[in-house]
Amino acid sequence: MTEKKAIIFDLDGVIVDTATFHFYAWRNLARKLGIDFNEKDNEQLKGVSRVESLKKILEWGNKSIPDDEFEQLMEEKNREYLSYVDQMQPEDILPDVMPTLEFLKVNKVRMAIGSASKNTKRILNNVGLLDLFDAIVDGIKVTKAKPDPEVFLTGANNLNVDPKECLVFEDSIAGVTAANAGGFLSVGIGDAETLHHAHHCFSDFNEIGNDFFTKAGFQFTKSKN
Ligand code: B16
Ligand code: MG
Repeated sequence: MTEKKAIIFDLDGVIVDTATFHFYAWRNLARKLGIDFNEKDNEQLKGVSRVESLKKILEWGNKSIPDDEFEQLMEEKNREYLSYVDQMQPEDILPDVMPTLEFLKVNKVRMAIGSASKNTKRILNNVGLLDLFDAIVDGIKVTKAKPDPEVFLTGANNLNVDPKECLVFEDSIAGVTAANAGGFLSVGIGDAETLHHAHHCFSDFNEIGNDFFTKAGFQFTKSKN
């Protein structure tokens, strides 16, 4: 097995739970447009860029709109989304994420964020994690959205590792597909049935033991407290 040196984490749904905020903002926008939108529909937007998300919603509602209105709607959605994001605090980091990140940090594992979100830095800043990662690749830096592996390949490149030496943690179908396509070891966080294509799957960080990382190929010098 190849020795592992790095991990790329998706942000929304892995480090923080902003999926609910996306849901409220998209649902309110869809309502205004007279389009039905429920939590199951929202599942299909996870990991998908803002532009692609709005295209999908309009497609579901059989609506086509001029480009300037499209831009305006994206701005409107983002404004509402940010009103929730700006209330976030360090307490909003998902349970058991912090001890895992700290353990990996003391063991000198290189870590990056690989997110489709253009609001990545703002979210990380609000929860106090902006300085923890060695690289941040977000929706501003990449041109191809997940399931294209660009975001993770750029992350591996920034961390100076080969995809084979790197794990990707993801909560979305599109994100796991992207990680697999890039040649990474994919770790799904969430429902094992939904993320059946991930190499490993855990419902949350609490389920991940030290032994998982060593079995995956990391060599640690310091143990978990
Ligand atoms: P924004 P991730 C993704 O983040 C979300 O899962 C997805 O629902 C959202 O549409 C996308 O970011 C774009 O976000 O509107 O903030 O640019 O899961 O890749 O961290
Ligand atoms: Mg996600």
